[in-house]
Amino acid sequence: MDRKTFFGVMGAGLVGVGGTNRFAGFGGAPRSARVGSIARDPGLAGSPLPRLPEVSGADLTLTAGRMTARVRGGATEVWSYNGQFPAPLIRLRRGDDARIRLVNELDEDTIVHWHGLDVPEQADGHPRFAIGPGEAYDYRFRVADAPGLYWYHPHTHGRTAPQTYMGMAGLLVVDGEEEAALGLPSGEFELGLVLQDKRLAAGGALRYSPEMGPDRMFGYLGDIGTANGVADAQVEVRRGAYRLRIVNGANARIFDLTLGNDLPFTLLGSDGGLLREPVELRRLTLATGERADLLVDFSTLRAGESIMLRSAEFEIPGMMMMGMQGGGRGRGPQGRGGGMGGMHRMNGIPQGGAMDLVEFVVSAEEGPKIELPARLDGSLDAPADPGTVDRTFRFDSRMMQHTINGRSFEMDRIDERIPAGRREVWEFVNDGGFAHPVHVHGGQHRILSREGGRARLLPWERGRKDTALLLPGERIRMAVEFRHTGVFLLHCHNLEHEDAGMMSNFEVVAP
Ligand SMILES: [Cu+2]
Repeated sequence: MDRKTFFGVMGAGLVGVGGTNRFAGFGGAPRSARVGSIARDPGLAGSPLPRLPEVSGADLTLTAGRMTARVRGGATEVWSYNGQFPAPLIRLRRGDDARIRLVNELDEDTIVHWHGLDVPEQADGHPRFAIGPGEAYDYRFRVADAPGLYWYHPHTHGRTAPQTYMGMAGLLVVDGEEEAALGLPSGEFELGLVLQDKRLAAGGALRYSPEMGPDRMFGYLGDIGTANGVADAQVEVRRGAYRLRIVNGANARIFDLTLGNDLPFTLLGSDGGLLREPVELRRLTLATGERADLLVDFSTLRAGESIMLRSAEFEIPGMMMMGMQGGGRGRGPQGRGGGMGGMHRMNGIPQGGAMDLVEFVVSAEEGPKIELPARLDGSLDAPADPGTVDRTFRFDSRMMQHTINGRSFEMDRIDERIPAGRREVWEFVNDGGFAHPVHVHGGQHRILSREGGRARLLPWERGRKDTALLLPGERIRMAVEFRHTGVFLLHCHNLEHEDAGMMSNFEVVAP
C-alpha cells in the first residue's frame, strides 16, 4: 500500500499502523521519485533564504518581543529576539564566560533554555525561573561544551510551544580550536538553518491555534516548510563545499532530510559536536530538537542546477494515524485501536508527509574544495555499555494525556534524585502510538542501544546526544552523567506534548 492510499483509506478514523512493518522511511533509500534536480533560472519564485544575524554571547542582551515579518505572502506578527527575525545566531567559544541578559518585552512570561549546553542550574532556563513582562534575567556560565551546534528557545511551562512556534528559536554555535584546525567551510560557506513547519492563515498570517483533538495528540503540524523563518526559501550556492548547520526547530514535525537528485552529503556532527569520523548519507532523520552538521559538495553540479533540501515521505510503524478526510466529529468509520473516541479532521500535512525546505541554486562560480580527514573528533570513543538499566522512563500518550511513568509534570515535584558525577543508564520506553523525541537537560549524553522499532542506532546517534527519537515500540538506553547539582528536566521535545505535561524534574545531588 503506498502512502497516498494509506492516508486516503484512513478516512476520519484513528488507526494503529502496527501491521505495516515496512521501514524504508527512516535511513533507507528515498522512495519518492519526485526528488530531482531541474535546470532553472536562478532567482525565480522563491524567497531569499535569510542569513542568520550573528552575535557573540560573551556579553549580550537578548530582548524577547513582538515584531512584524514575512513568512510567505503578507506581513505577519512574529515573536523573536532583538527585533530580528529569524532570531540571531549566538557564537560562543569553548572556555568563554558567557554573560547573557534576557529582557522580556512580551506580554507573557518567558525564559530561555540553552538546548544541549552543560550549564549550572541557574542558567538552564527551568520554567520556575520564568520572568514576567518587563523583567530581566541574567545568565552566567562558563562554556564547557565541545565545539558544535546547540540552540536556544523558550522553556515557559505551558507556553513553550506557542513561543517557539511564533519565532523564538535561534542557533547557538560553540567554536573551538580543535575544530578550527579541520578547515571546514566557514564565512559565506557556513549556513545556519532553522527548519520548521508552519500553518499560515489567509494573507500569510502566522497562526498558532491548536485544536483539542489531533493537534493535542500529534502536536502542531504545519502545511509548509520554512527555513530561517521563510517559506519557499531559495539560496544561491557556488560550485563547492558548504557546511550546513541544521536544527529541527519545529514543534512536532520530524524531518527525514534528503537532497534532490539523491545527492549524497556528509554527516560531520550531531547534537553535541563532531562525530568520530565523517559518514556519507543520503537520508537523515532529524526529530524536533536534534541537530545535524552536514558537508554538502555542490561542485559536481552544473551552473543553474537546482537542488531541493526536503523532508521525504516516511512511515512510522505503530504510529496512530488520523485521516485527512474527516470533516467533523462522529462521522465515518470508528477507528480500530484508537483511544480518542470522537473523529477529527487532520490538521496540517500529516507526520511523514513530504515537505520542501530549502532550494539551492548553483551558480557558475567555484567554491571551496575540502579534503576531510579520516578522524573528526578522535577523542570520541564508543561509550562503554555495562548492559544494565538504572532507571526506566515510560512515555505514554493516550486520552489527551501525555505522561512519563504515568505522571504529568508538576513544577515543584522531584521525580528522581541522581548523584552528581555518577554514570547511570537510563531507559526510555514507548509502548504507545506516538513519536516522542526525548530530551535530557544537563549536557550531553550517549545513546547505547535501541530495541524494538528500528532496533539499532543510526549513524547520527553515535556522537554526543541530548535528544533521542523514541518511536512507538522502541526502547532506548542512554548513558547519562551530570556535573552540576540542582533541578534539571527530562521531557518530550514534541512541544505540545511537553506543554501538556510530558516532562519530569530530576535533582542532581552532591554525591
Ligand atoms: Cu512526546
